[in-house]
Amino acid sequence: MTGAEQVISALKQHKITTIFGYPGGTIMPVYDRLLDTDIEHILCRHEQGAAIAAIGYARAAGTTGVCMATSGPGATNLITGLADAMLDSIPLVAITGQVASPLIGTDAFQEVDVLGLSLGCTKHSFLVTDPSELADVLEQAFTIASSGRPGPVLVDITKDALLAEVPQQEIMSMEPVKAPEPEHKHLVSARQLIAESQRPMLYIGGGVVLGQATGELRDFIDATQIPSVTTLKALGTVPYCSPYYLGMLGMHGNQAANHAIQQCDLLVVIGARFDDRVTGKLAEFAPNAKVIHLDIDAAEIGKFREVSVPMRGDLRQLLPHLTLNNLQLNEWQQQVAELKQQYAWRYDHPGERIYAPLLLRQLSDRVCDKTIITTDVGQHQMWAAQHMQPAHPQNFISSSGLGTMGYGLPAAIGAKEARPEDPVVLITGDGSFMMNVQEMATLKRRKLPVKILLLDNQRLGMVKQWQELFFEERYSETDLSDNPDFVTMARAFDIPGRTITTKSEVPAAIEDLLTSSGSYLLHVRISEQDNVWPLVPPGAANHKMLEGNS
Ligand SMILES: Cc1ncc(C[n+]2csc(CCOP(=O)(O)OP(=O)(O)O)c2C)c(N)n1
Repeated sequence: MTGAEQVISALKQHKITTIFGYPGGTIMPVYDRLLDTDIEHILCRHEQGAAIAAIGYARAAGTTGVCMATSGPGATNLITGLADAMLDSIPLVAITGQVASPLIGTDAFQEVDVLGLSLGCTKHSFLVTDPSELADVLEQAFTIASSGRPGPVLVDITKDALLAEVPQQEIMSMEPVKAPEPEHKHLVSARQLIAESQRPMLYIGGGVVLGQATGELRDFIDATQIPSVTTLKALGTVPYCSPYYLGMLGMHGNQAANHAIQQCDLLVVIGARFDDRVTGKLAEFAPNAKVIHLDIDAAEIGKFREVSVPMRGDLRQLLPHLTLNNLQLNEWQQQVAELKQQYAWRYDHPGERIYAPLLLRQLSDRVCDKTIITTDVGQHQMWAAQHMQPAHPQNFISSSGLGTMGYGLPAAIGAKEARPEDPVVLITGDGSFMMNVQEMATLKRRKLPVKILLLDNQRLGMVKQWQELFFEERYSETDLSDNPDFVTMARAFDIPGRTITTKSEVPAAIEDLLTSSGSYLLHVRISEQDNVWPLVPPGAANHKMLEGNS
């Protein structure tokens, strides 16, 4: 068996059926062996697209994603994907070819120290020069990527190691590291704090999704009726019909969510990390609250905020331990319900032009519960987060930590490959779409019926909004009014589409988008003047949100 065959064997051992990649010199031995397997390789048109598609696959399916590239430029093109997976804690294994080991350090053709480059954006990185280590390293890579707090792992393999004969090796499955059991004294203290609290709030993060604890969370909320807010990554964990769920908190969160957090006396943090986009001015975040922090990653507990009770462990085990019935929270629940009503989103935007929040709400009401939404990055992303109501967290896939423009299309491809039966809708902006637009060729090749909603304000809208608000309306390099004709461009990839410009066209256009048989591009012209509200200005406390009228 060769090193390349060993790679294939490890993929099979881990029941990997689909991988995303792009071939080239040093990784050719693996591509050659791929021909003889039933592993589906999705050829993306850029390695960044491949890495992000693998992330979309992992997020939609709840498994580990795999991407592959050659050395040098192939490997460097993967780096943004690795960083994205790192900041969103997505299990990803990236396999790259490297120049032959005698050439390492010689500036050989397509040699780049990808291990060095990757160190800041992977959970772990390996360089394999000795083929006899390959089986063990790959086993470690899959275990590390998916265990504890998940993340990306790079395995860089020299070409000579891929070509070398290695004895058939029995691959020993590694036992994933077990999450610690909660300490009794912490359970007692946490239950006591919850029982005594007059104004508790749940601050729910992506750890719930990664820890596959959505069911336990929903049971906990049903039993306790504690009001809740979620981060961008946790949208869909709490059903939108829950009476005391206030939506997303933070910079572009719902005002009700931010105000309730500021007023609470106990914050139960569940798989969240006090991200700066969430907390605003940290010193003034939930200023009167004691904190119970539940997380699998010890490094997150107490990182930014002193905690009263640390609870490290598996959320599926922890949450049932904290479930209390008959909490007397009527007064607080009523306050929360009033906040929710006071700050409910309004869609009564005047005029005939298309108002993106209303359109997204109409779309959200029209799609079925299985629909997966992927987004790009910018104003449209925040509007999607505010106004779409995913039925499940694995149905809302957005680059949260890194904010990677160009994410939406490849993520949609990965999601559709993972769940071919479920509808996939991409919500993108005119800036972001162009960043991985080449992946329309992947849609075409794979005949994937991904529905593309392109909100075109002819601007890098989010940056323009900041220039307007914080740089005295000095608009530097945010004008995209020379965009291509998107519908014509899509047609070049066999993707039909149309443009709409007025509000009255929206319902029929949504219908066309969703009921078309294949991929479809709905190009929506919106005003460059519409901004995302509310907004917590940088450095301000969360209750000092700005509410503009666009
Ligand atoms: C790769 C990358 N480059 C730059 C940025 C900075 N950035 C954040 S939002 C944004 C504008 C996005 O424009 P568009 O996709 O048109 O979305 P809009 O904000 O107009 O909805 C930019 C440039 C980024 N997040 N990612």
